[in-house]
This record gives sequence, structure tokens and C-alpha cells, in this order.
Amino acid sequence: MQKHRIVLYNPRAPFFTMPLGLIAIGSALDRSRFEVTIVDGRLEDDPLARLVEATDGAACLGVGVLTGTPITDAIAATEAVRARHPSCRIVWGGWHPSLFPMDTVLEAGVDAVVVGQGEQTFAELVERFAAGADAAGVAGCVTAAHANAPRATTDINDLPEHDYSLIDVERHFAQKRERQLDYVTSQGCRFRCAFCADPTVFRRGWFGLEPMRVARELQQLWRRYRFTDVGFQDETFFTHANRIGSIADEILRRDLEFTWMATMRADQGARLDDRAFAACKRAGLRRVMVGLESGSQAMLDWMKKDAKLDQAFATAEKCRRHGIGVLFNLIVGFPEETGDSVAATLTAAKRLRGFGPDFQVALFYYRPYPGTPITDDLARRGFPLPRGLREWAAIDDRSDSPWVDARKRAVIERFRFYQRIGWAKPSMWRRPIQALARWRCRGDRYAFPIEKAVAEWMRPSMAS
Ligand code: B12
Ligand code: SF4
Repeated sequence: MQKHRIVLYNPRAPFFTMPLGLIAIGSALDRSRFEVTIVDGRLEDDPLARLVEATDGAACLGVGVLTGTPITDAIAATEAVRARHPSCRIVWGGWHPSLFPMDTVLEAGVDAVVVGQGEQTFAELVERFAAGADAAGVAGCVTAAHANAPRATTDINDLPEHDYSLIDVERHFAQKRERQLDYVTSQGCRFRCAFCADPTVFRRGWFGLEPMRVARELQQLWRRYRFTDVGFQDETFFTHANRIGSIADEILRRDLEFTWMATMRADQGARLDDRAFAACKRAGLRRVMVGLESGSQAMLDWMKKDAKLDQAFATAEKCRRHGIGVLFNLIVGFPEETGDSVAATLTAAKRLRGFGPDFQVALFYYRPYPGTPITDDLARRGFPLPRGLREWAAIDDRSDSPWVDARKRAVIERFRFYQRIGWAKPSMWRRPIQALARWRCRGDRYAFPIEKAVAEWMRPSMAS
């Protein structure tokens, strides 16, 4: 029997994380009846030509879409395939379509949108399409004609293993310039941060794979691909300390020789005991990423981060003790954020950076991403938000926040520049200004940023 061809497309994006969402939905299809091809726009010289070629004779194209620039490429892909292969059904899924199913299905000319967890809904949809039927009644999906009932999230332990042979793992290693495998052990999050869409999409639900399954899968994947590092892409990897302890113990017991990095909330790090930190370190944990968000406790409380500033420092201290690096993510320019609050964030960044060379800080400008309480509140107050797919695609175009005026922006940009230059890997062009940058950072001396102007003149892309 000839198999039905299903093509999955990952739009272009500036980073090279493996397309785990597409791997998940591709792995859940009946492979004895469906032949699955993933086209990754980030790996192709001419993604649309490759996609049009791959979808020739295909029953369905699935596109995974994040808010922002990927929307533009997703629209182009949809238009190209629609024009060349009109009988190929086109389904969008992932975060942006899940937040705006009606906008998506009306504006993009797609046949159906899958909302939230995609495995079972997409599997049912392609069965329908293969049988020449439509999407009527398929829970968890929306079409222009049917807003079907929502689908409850399934425990991910009941879903199939992710089949990495659907992607060219070696090509991803080459793009990343390291043999780093991306892997995800959970879906959803129990927290309620007001700038984040996860509580809207997964309704504060969380499912985590059993530790034995995580260890077994990693062992098989390690034997096959011999990766040297794993990037755990969970929203919050350290959700249950016992579970993480068991995963670490299993990695050790199976002698899996790789390092790993994972996400950790400040409160989770502060609660995690030294025994667990030590076990994770022995099992290869090299770095945690902590979404601290702000250096102002008032701001943290306002955004319902449910974490204390002190906990971030306690986490940093424990990580230093155990030889684990930390990347702290911070955001400035929340709606009406005061200059004092921004200054508190820069001060916290400096203190955290001071824990040592393995303690890094990334400073972002706030953007009102959709499906979050802060964005909903802005809409109620009449703030002009993007409308429709094309306007949401442009949200990444602005490089700062509307709530950061020129003065604050100048301070933030100088801070970012000198922090980065001061502690970046030495290079020929950086070395002369590195010592000066550190001196400036230590004393908050950012006036007359001559080195920044020179760097911008010499290499604009390195200076911002
Ligand atoms: C890896 C990652 C990335 C990667 C790219 C991922 C990719 N497409 O290859 C990179 C680094 C590029 C990235 C960038 C950004 N990301 Co990001 N990212 C993640 C992260 C950590 C993991 C994604 C993942 O692999 N998950 C595991 C898989 C299994 O889950 P999934 O992708 O959700 O897929 C499921 C469903 O969504 C659905 N599904 C997904 N695709 C498809 C496709 C079809 C056809 C169907 C039917 C279903 C379907 O089914 C899947 C299985 O259930 C998530 C958080 C998370 N844990 O999900 C954030 C997350 C997706 N990112 C987010 C954000 C905010 C960003 C950035 C804006 C961050 C920033 N400030 O720069 C940028 C966007 C840049 C841009 N506009 O280009 C938000 C989502 C926001 C949004 N509205 O889109 C998330 C949820 C984090 C958060 N809680 O805020 N990200
Ligand atoms: S920011 Fe992180 S911890 Fe907060 S709700 Fe989102 S995923 Fe959960």
C-alpha cells in the first residue's frame, strides 16, 4: 500500500534549536501508513523551493509557528505550497496559532489550526484527510467552518517517543557548532508569570516524563548520535526535585558521558538541597538558565513571578559552590516601569555577574507577547497592539520597549555593551578595551562611551 506523505515545516528563526514540536507530532503518526518529512527552513539555502518539492503529492503540510518573524516565513510557505499543490491540506500549529486560532485560519488561508498539544489532534486530522474527509468534529482543532471542542492535554508519558531520525541530527550539530542534542522532558508549567503565555495555553497544567523513560531514551539517543551535551528545553526543568534527582542518578548509573544545561526558577534553586545539586553536577549539569526577569522585588510581585530576589542570590551561591554556571535572564521596560526599577535590575545584574566568570546575564527589552495577562491588560487600557498575523509577525522588528525612553535606553545600552565586552572571550579587537570595560562596570562609570562609538564604527554588528 502506498503511504500518504506528510510534510512538516519549521520556519526560519535566528537560532538552531532542534524542532522538537515537529518531531513530536511526526512521531505520533502511524508510520506504516504515513511517510513523514521535516523541512527545516533554518537549514535550507532556498527553503521554499525545497518545501514545494517535498510537498509534491503530499496529503498534508503542517507548519509550526511562534509569534514574531517566523510568521512571515510561515505565510510565504503556505502561499507557495497552496499555489503549487492546491490539493495539499495545510495545518498550522504551535504557540501563535494556539493563541489566535481564528485569526490564523481566516488570514493565512490555512485549512485547519491545531490548538495546544498537537500529537493526537494532528494524527486524527491526517487520518481524516487521507480518507478524503474534513476536520469536522476533530477535538482540539479549528477550521473556518468548524470551531471544534477543545482537547484535554494528554499525559506525555502516554505519547510515543520522539523519533530523531525524522531530522538530520548531524546537520543540526554542524549548525550549532557542537554536538548538542535538544530534548524535552515535560510540557506546561504550574506557575503564573503575567508576561508568559504558558499559563494560557496549558492552563497551569504540567506533565513530566517518568525519569526511567528519560534515562532510557537519552541512553538510546546517546548510543546513536554520540552527542556531548544536552539542552533540556523544558519550561521549568527543576519542577520536582525528586524527579530531577532520579534522572541525575540514572544518567550516572548508565555511565552516560555528556554534560547538560536546563532551566531553573530562582525559588527552585533556593529550595534544592546540596545533595541534589551535587548529584546533578556529578551527572553532568554544567549550567542552569534562570528566568529572574527583574532586580526589583516590587516588579517581581507585580508580574506574579512568585519568587524572591534573595532566592536568586541563594541559587547563585549554591551553583558557585557546586561549580555550575548560571545564565540569568532579565527583562527591562515593562509597562510604566520606573527608572529606579530599571536601575535595580542593572544593579542585580552586576551583583550576579560578580559571582564569577561562569555567571552570565542576558538583558532583554519587554515585548507584549500575546496570550499573557500583561498584554490583555494593555489591550483593555487601549494600548495599540498588533492585529492579525502580519502585524504580530512584525513584533520582533522593534529592538527596544515602548516604555523605555531615550535616556533609559542609553544607560541600558551602555550597560549591556560594557558588561558584554568586559567579560567576553578575549579577541584581538576586544582586548585593548576589555580592561577599561571592566573598570567602567565595577564603578558604574558609563559616561563618554568612546570605546562603544569606536566599536560601532569598526564592527557595527558586534557593538549592539
Ligand atoms: C526552543 C525554543 C525556541 C527556539 C525555536 C523553537 C523552534 N521552533 O524550533 C528559539 C530559540 C528560536 C526560540 C525563540 C523564541 N522563543 Co521560544 N521557546 C523554545 C522552547 C524553550 C522549547 C520549544 C520546544 O521545543 N518545546 C517542546 C515541544 C515538544 O513543544 P512545542 O514546541 O510546544 O510543540 C507542541 C505544540 O506546540 C504543538 N505544535 C508545535 N508545532 C506544531 C506544528 C503543527 C503543524 C501542529 C499540528 C502542532 C504543533 O504540538 C507539539 C507537541 O505537543 C519553548 C518553551 C517550551 N518548553 O515549549 C519556548 C517558547 C516556545 N518560546 C517563546 C518565546 C517568547 C520565544 C522568543 C520570542 C524569545 C525571545 N524573547 O527572543 C523567541 C521568538 C523568536 C522569533 N520570533 O523568532 C514562548 C512562546 C511565545 C509565542 N507566542 O510564540 C515559549 C512558549 C516560551 C515561553 N513560555 O514564553 N524559542
Ligand atoms: S515564565 Fe516560566 S515559570 Fe513563569 S509561567 Fe512561564 S514557563 Fe512558567
